[in-house]
Parts: sequence; structure tokens; C-alpha cells
Amino acid sequence: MTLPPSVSLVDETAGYPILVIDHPMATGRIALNGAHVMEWTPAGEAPVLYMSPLAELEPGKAIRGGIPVCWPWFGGHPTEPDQPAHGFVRNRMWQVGTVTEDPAGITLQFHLSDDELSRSVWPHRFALCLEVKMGAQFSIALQIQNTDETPWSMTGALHTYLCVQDVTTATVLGLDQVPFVESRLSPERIQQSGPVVFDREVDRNYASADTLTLCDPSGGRSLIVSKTGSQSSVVWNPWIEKSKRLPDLPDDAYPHFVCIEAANAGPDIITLAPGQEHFLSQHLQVLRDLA
Ligand code: TA6
Repeated sequence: MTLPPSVSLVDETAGYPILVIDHPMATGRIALNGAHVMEWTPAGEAPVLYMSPLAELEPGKAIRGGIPVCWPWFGGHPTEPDQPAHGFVRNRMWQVGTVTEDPAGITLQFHLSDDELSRSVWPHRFALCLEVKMGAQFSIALQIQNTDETPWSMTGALHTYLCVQDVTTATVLGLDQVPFVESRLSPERIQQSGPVVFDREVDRNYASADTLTLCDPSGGRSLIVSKTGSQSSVVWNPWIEKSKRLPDLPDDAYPHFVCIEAANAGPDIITLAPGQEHFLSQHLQVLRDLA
């Protein structure tokens, strides 16, 4: 693996390699487990991605925080309840592809294809390439290819944990009048009225392909979250009770993050013919609130 000067490989614990980025435009970390972006901090900014201090950094385990790559299903397995939530690729070791840098930042590629283990869980052939660009702005793009001889269907998400200073004053703009389903409550479609606010657990799948803005007035900034290849935007904060049920999340962490996820979820199912590709991407930009 050839790495440019701003990138180093840290084998944090035996067999758990992490790429550490220290570039003039941004710092970051990416675990090969799940090709999981754990950190992106633009120069002169506070961290943008939330990482739980209780995250379990062990091969085969999902990391709480950063950007879990949820694929080839979102949420519970459609037919087999004993399968892991949010698919299996976030629990697998990916291969590092090309890693390059220029004055604007770093571009990294990771690859994962089907194997005997994956086919025992999901009997289809596939090839994934995840490309991450880190600099003053951030983008992540999942290229999904059907390398099988028959069509298959998928859902999934880039399950991005975004830092906020205080979730009780944070809002999400861009979803006014958009229908959503509150996954914990009922399949009923509800229409969003005004900004999304957080005063309870919010676990919503919005029928939206639009760019959203996460306003964090207590943190003095906003995050512009845009995407491609996704008709579902999932917005999640576990609030108090759900946080207590998550062993890898401190009980007092919920005020400090909001998940805004570029998803194909619910009715937003993608079917690929042999050889066909789908791209799911998300782009993040920080705007300092003009005081
Ligand atoms: O995206 C929201 C959600 O589906 C929530 O229901 C919650 O379960 C969250 O994902 C975290 O899932 P995980 O499997 O990472 O604990």
C-alpha cells in the first residue's frame, strides 16, 4: 500500500488498521473495518463527525459514530431477523485502493467484493468501491456494481453522525412539507411542518432527495448536507431512553449529534441488472454562522 505524505497507517490494536490523515486542509481517520470514516475535521474547525467514546474498535463490529456504510440492506434484514442490522459490509475488512493527495486534500478508495462468507448471508455477487475526499469540504461516494448473472435488489445508507453542540437547539431545514415515516411508531406517513426539531427520539425516513441544512446555533455553525443516488433521507437522534439501550454510546451523548443519512430505504429499493451500477454519495460543507 503506497501512501502519500499526509496519510499513515496505524495498526491501532493487532489486526485493526486505521488510516490517519494529517493534511494542511483537514485531519481524519478511516478504519479499514467497514471502510469506516471515523473523523473529518477541516482545518480551523471543530470535528464534524461524531464518534462515541465507547465505540468498540474490534474486527467484525460496527463502529458507533462517523459514517457507517449500511449495505445491502437498511435497518433489519428484510426476511432474516437474526442477520445484523444495516447489512454486513460495515463489519467487514475492506481493501485499500488508491490514496492520493494534492493541496486541496486527500482522496482515498476502498474496495469490497462478494466472497463465500458474504454469499452465505446474501447470495449475490457484487463489487463495491468507496471513495472518500477529505479537505475543506468532504464527500463520500459508494459505487455499487452487480457483478452477478441475475438482477438483485438492495437498500442501504451512508449513516452519517454529525456533531452538534446542543441537539435541543439544533434544527434540520429543507424538509418542510415532506412526508416521512417515524420508524419506531407506525408506518403512517406524516407531513413535516417547518424545521425538524429534537425534543424526543427522532427516527424518520423522509421521502427526500434534497440538500438539507443542519443548523447548530449553540455551536455557531451550520452543516450543508447534499447527496446523490438517494430518495430517502433518514434523520435520527436516539434521545434519552434509546441511548440507554446502546452499550457503545454514553447515556449523556445524545445532545451532541444528529444522524443525517443519504439512504435508499423503505420503498426506495434499488434493483440492478447484471453489470449495472448505482452511486450513493453524500457531500458535507461547514458554514460558520455569521454572528
Ligand atoms: O438510521 C436510524 C437507525 O435505523 C435507528 O433506528 C437506530 O437503530 C440507528 O439506525 C443505529 O443503528 P445501529 O445498528 O448502528 O445501532
